[in-house]
Amino acid sequence: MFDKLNKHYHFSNSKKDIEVNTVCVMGLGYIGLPTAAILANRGYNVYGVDTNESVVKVINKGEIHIVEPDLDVFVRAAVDSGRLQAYLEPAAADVFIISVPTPFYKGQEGEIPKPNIEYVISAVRSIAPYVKSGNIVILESTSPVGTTEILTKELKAQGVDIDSIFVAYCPERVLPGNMMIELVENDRIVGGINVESVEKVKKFYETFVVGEVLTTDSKTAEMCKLVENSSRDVQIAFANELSMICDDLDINVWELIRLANHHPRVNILNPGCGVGGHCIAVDPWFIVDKVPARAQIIKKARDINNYKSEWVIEKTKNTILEFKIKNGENPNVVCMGLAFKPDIDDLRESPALSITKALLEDGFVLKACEPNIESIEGIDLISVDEAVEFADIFVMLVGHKEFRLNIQQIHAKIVLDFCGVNV
Ligand code: SAJ
Repeated sequence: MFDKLNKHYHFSNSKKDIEVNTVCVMGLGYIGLPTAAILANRGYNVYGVDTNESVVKVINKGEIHIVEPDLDVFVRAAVDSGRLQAYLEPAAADVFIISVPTPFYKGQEGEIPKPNIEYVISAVRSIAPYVKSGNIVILESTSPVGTTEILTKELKAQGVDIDSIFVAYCPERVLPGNMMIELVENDRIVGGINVESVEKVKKFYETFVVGEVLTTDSKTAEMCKLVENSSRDVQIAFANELSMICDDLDINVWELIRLANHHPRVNILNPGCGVGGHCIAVDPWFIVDKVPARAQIIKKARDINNYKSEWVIEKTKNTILEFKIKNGENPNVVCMGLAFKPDIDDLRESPALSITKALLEDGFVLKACEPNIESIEGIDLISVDEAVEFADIFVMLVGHKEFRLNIQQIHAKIVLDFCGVNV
């Protein structure tokens, strides 16, 4: 992939065509760091900025602080070539990319979570003294509709001559686990504050993206990002609702979905133990918060996907209690998988982790098996082989590939398969 970037991909513009040499990337997390590394490998001088001192140190050693296939190769090459350096504070550049987190305030039970754009605003304030005529400012962070306008007003308030710069929103759309490929190959949406910004920023992306760069205004681009993830959330909610209906009706949901998907225009996704990660489980709230009376399906989907985890907890508890009544002793229970989705080590907003913790907090004795993680405080982790030996009840929470290898052995036990790993 690393060689492929410069040798095999055909980029429609080169760095020389757009008079950009230096890019300042604000926020070196899951999106900022891969983007900074790709840009450096495409020949830009990249000034990476993060407020976390240890992140800055790690990157300047040519190492990485997040797990993502091939990212280490890109960062190592970028740092060794001298084209990527990390700092705590921004500096002058031709392009500023803001890729800081936009978390949300969860609020009280029943309240609609509220997006928090404080990090975006503070990044804008910190670059403002360095932004000069002809510069490009791009927001990549997932943001509520209207944030690019707020950013532009903030730059103005900080004394930047807005009419002399180019501002656009360009959301990231990469799938964790496949980022280094998707960053280059995915189509991108550029939403500018005016026509000049759109054209300028499109050209910049065309120097390192081979996917199509589509253009629009900033509000549509912001909404597009939120809608993509909400669409997936709604579709997963449909699958999760089906799984609970099928349980009531004693129908195998996996067989049902497989059969229904033979219809040429039906494509039902997979039920699971809930929706995790910090994108799909979060972004729909940005729409619900903005237009609560209208966003009914979007909110319902969030509620169903959250409820699915509670349903999994109840099902598991009931199975444990039934085992105890039948056998007169507590079963050995193993929760299989803790990450937020298969074959990664990412625990952010992971339903599998919350379910396991909830069972432990309710006094159920259990172990967990997570092949992608060495240790987690408060949870007794065992290997797949140990789990096969130990368990009376398998609670299959995440469909890691390691779990598919043991179907024969697993069939000898009680299997609560909430993620379809055994189908
Ligand atoms: N999930 C299911 N059933 C499915 C598919 C997923 O339960 O059929 C669950 C997963 O187990 C996981 C959650 O949904 O808990 C989200 O996983 P995912 O693989 O669908 O998505 P993410 O969060 O890793 O990445 C998403 C992607 N968005 C879309 O596919 C529309 C990615 O392209 C975005 O860039 C990313 O969010 C982001 O950063 O916004």
